[in-house]
Order: sequence, then C-alpha cells, then structure tokens
Amino acid sequence: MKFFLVLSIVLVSLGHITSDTGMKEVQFYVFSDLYNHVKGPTHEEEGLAVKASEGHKLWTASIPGATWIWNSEVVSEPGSQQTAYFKNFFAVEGKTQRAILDIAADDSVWVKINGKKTECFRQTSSYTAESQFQCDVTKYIEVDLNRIEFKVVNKPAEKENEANPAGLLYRLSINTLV
Ligand SMILES: [Ca+2]
Repeated sequence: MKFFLVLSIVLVSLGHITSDTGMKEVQFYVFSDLYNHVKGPTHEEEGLAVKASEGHKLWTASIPGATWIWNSEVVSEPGSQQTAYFKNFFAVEGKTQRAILDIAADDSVWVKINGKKTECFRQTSSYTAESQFQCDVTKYIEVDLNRIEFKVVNKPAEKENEANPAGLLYRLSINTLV
C-alpha cells in the first residue's frame, strides 16, 4: 500500500530544465490529497484523509492542485478542540535544490519532516489568502524516501452551534538535480 502511494506521488513530476552542468532540474509536487494518511481526532486507527467540507466562506487561501483535507467531511465535535495528525510519503531522486511548502490550515498547524520538528508552524489560523504561508524546508529533504507530517488543531467554536470547519491545505514543491 505504502509503495503504491509513493509511486502515485512521484508520477506527478512536471517537466524539466537543462542546467549548464548537463544535469536536469526536475520539479515535482506533493499535495494535501486523499492519499494522505490521517489519525484522529475521532479515529484511533490511521486511515486515508477525506475532502473537508469545501466552500467555507472564510477559506480564501489558494494553493493550486491541493485539496482541503480532514478526517471527516464535517467536523465531528465543533464545540471541542480536536487534533488530527496527517502523514504523507514521497521519494526524491538526486540532490534537492529547493523545497518550498505552501500551507494553509484551520486552525493551528505544525510540520515535521523525516521526524524533525521544523520552523514551519502557525498557532493562529492560516486559512485566508492573507494568512496562508510559505516555508523553505530544503534542509529537511533527504534522498530517497521522505515523510512529511502535520499536526493540525481545530480550536473550539466560540458560540454554541457555530459552524467550525477544520482542514489542511498544502503543496510541497521540490526541485532536484538529476
Ligand atoms: Ca475551525
């Protein structure tokens, strides 16, 4: 299963540019999509992410190719703080020149790559066009198999019965020389 998932991601590879050294610069993307694994908030068993209720008026963040994901289409307990852990795998051939992570979350988000905590996190929500953010995570990318993990916390709704969506949206863009 995991092997299939890794391959499915690498196949998104885009075109290439020939550098002066004769090596090819290859760019590919890793997205928040339905191949991401998720654990919690209500499921103890790890499963695959699902598309989060889309079209929330406040979700103005835009990351082309990425899908808003959560563990369920609708938040199960909007009045409580809930945490979901997402995980995705990807393979990298050659030395990484640049790895940029575009990210938006409802609400807080922390990112780990290959088990290391990164400086890429936001305690405040980042689901609007103004608050979505970008991190350079080049130094965390390794040759061959990589793992990226996200901890996302949905803060409780302030008023009872208030709509309180939760989700994660991201795209990791990796440039390598092969
Ligand atoms: Ca929320």
